[in-house]
Amino acid sequence: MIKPDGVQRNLVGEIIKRFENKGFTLVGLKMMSVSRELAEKHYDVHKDRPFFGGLVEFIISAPVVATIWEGEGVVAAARKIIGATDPLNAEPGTIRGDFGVSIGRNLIHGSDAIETAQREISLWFSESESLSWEPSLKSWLYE
Ligand code: IDP
Ligand code: MG
Repeated sequence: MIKPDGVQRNLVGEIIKRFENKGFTLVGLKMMSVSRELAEKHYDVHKDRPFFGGLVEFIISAPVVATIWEGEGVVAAARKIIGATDPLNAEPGTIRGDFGVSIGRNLIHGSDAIETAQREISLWFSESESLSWEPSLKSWLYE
């Protein structure tokens, strides 16, 4: 999910391009305003952390772009492409390392495990909004 700062900083194309270029397949995409209920459910695991309130306010403050990506190892690879939570610790070449300076404005959320991804996809998307398709490049991406 490209957070409000990623959208406001005109990085939607740049961020999506990185996942496309890597070889992952975009199977869901929507721009949306996030309800407080969805933001709170999404970050439920952090509800007792001091930053929770500010994080929820931030996520609902302006539109986000939610995406679903498909491919072998995509969840773990996406976390690498995204980089460390604190952009100042994120390696150059990662999204947060290249574009961010502050942990509360780190541009993008990525699911941290397959089970989390399943939960988050069902939270953010209806079934008809997820469109699995066969990339014609597949045999050039996988042996
Ligand atoms: P992640 O996004 O890399 O998975 P999490 O630890 O799951 O990082 O935290 C969720 C989000 O909460 C982070 O992306 C960041 O925006 C915010 N966050 C985490 N720790 C802090 C903090 O110490 N201060 C402010 N915001 C934080
Ligand atoms: Mg997380």
